Amino acid sequence: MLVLAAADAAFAADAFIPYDCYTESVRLYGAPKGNKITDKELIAGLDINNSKLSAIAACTDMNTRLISGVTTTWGVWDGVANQWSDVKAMNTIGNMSGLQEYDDSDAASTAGVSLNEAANWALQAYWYQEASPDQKIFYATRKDNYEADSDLAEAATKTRQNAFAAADTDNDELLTFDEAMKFYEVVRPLDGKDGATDVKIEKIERAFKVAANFNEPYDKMSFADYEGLEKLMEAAYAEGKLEKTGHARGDNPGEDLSHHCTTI
Ligand SMILES: [Ca+2]
Ligand SMILES: [Ca+2]
Repeated sequence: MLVLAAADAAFAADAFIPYDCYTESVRLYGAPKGNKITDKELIAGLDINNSKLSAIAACTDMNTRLISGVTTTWGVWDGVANQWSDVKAMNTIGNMSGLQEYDDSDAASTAGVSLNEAANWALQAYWYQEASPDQKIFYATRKDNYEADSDLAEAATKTRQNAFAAADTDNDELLTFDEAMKFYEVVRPLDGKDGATDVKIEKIERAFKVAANFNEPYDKMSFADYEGLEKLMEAAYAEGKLEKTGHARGDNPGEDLSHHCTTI
């Protein structure tokens, strides 16, 4: 009884339950400690009346078959401009919160692209869709191969430029979404995205949204935008973004990582 009473007292003293967890903590429930931030603090900066749930992303560790992380993203929808603003990733559960601290600006700088808010937001959804150990190996191997053989790199660029030109029906050197569908159906398999679902419309749409938002006009993408996104992903993998995406086993983050991430 005494033990139970002590436990009850400890529980009562710790009755604060965070709305959700912004960064992972050894104590998912209970009073916040140290510098840990919970969404209770973030909610103060969230426009609760106008914010709507814009995306849910979840990652599964394919070794353990456990969901290793879930995050929800909220934003204010502008029906006139047709875009989200004030986007915030919240309700992060599990081991995905390293992503909250991951700054894509270094990778963007390496890739030579500028990330405005719309491109950055689109990139997060795209990242969850693409993040995989296979892609990490693909990008690293391809970079090495291209550096070792410039003829190979030039031929690969030419193949993709031809696919771009073939998809660019009105020859304005920019692809609308419909044109980009044709382009990505050809190049995604060439870029290691050769799974059964990799040319699904929603996956291509996420790639297009990032590339199109790099530069004006924001509803069209150029060939340079396509190359910029490929370089951005290559740089992000090289910098360790996959490891920040979460892990559920192994002593070293990412060592045994085999993730499948999905965005709704
Ligand atoms: Ca066009
Ligand atoms: Ca554009």
